Amino acid sequence: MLVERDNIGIFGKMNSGKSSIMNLLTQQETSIVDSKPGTTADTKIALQEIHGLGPVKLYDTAGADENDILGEKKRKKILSDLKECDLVLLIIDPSTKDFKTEKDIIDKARELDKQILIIYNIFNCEDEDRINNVGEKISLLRFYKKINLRAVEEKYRQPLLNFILDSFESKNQKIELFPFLKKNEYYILNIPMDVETPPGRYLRPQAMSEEYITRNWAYPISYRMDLAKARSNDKNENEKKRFLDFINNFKKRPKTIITDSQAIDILSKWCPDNIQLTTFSITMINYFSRGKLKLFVEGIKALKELKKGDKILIVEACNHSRIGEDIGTVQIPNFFKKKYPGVVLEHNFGREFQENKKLEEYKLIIHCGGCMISSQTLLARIKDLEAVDVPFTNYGIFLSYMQGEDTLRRVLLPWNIKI
Ligand SMILES: Nc1nc2c(ncn2[C@@H]2O[C@H](COP(=O)(O)OP(=O)(O)OP(=O)(O)O)[C@@H](O)[C@H]2O)c(=O)[nH]1
Ligand code: SF4
Ligand SMILES: [Mg+2]
Repeated sequence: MLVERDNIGIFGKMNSGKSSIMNLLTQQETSIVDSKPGTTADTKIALQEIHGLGPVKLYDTAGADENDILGEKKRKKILSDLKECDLVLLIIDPSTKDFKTEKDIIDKARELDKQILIIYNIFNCEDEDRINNVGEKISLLRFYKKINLRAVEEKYRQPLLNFILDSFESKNQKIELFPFLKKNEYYILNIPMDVETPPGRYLRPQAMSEEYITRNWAYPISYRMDLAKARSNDKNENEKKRFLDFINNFKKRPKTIITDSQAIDILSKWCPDNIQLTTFSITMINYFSRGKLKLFVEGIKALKELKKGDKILIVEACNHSRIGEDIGTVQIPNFFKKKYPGVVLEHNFGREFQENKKLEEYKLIIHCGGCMISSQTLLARIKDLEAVDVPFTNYGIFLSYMQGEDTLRRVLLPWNIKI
């Protein structure tokens, strides 16, 4: 596999110790360190293989708080560096009084869904007492992990590396769409199109699944289930017969059915025991969270403790037009009305989640499959939620759980997750 360098940028005010951090990481005099503010006039780049981190490109940027015209040019450069970075190291000198620069950097980095880590550079002993005060002044700091160190002392190099290694998710972590896929086996994609499903193409989860299965030498077969018929009280059970005929026509048993979560109520009953069952939504959230499905499964437990008046946030990552039986706005709310009356539901669409200032108030977040946002964005959301200790789950997990714990257990089996 081609290994891409992770870009790590060092940002902060003039004289906060950015170049000292650069040199601490590279173990060389890569950047000039001086007590004169504005020593680093232009971004200094170092390409390095850092033990444990792998190949990285380090950016030592100019101080973002310079005021003159040149300062404006430097800020533009800093912003373009910020865009390139996978990880933003924000260096804060706790003795400073005005935190506008730091706030601006955090705002910009959040807007771009960057991973952010905070380094308090301790110049003298009183600084440690000042750190709480910084946290109060910059409320967004609550989302990020922090380390205190002295940038000019070599002994802080290993703690700094460990700190980065513990929290940073490299873009080189490869993740399989279906880790359980086996060559030469059949996989059924259940796609219950309705009249409003746009013609001419598959939706992203379906297209990604078909491509992945084919690429890995297995056989994807699509099936269109008529959900209205399947749910109707048709005494002759024609839709069920059609499905079972289809399944029983294979000489070799298909391995797994991957279904639209909307059809889980039917498939939890119809899918034969010797065929595995899971959903597109679960597949997507595992893929785009880089294998963090387990965290989303953990979150479902929050349903057990819901009380009247509790708030739940339903998050849909894209802004597509909402159609008749929409999962987020119709189906999930219907389950709440029935099973958890009095619980208050709110919605965030598209990028509204990033703007939501009250994440702490929710008892649970229910996120869609996330197939139209990048892993970087989804990971940024997970990091925020973990920092404020709000549990999160996903559409597919929720809809399966609504059919009972057995169904949830079943759709998680292919992923080797037990509840
Ligand atoms: N005592 C002490 N001095 C430090 C520490 N970190 C940096 N310094 C000093 O602070 C001054 C500025 O450090 P730099 O690393 O050049 O800071 P910078 O953020 O790169 O500054 P600019 O490039 O001007 O934006 C230098 O004189 C450093 O020796 C520290 O942890 N303790
Ligand atoms: S991003 Fe979410 S809402 Fe949009 S298509 Fe993908 S799973 Fe559905
Ligand atoms: Mg510098």
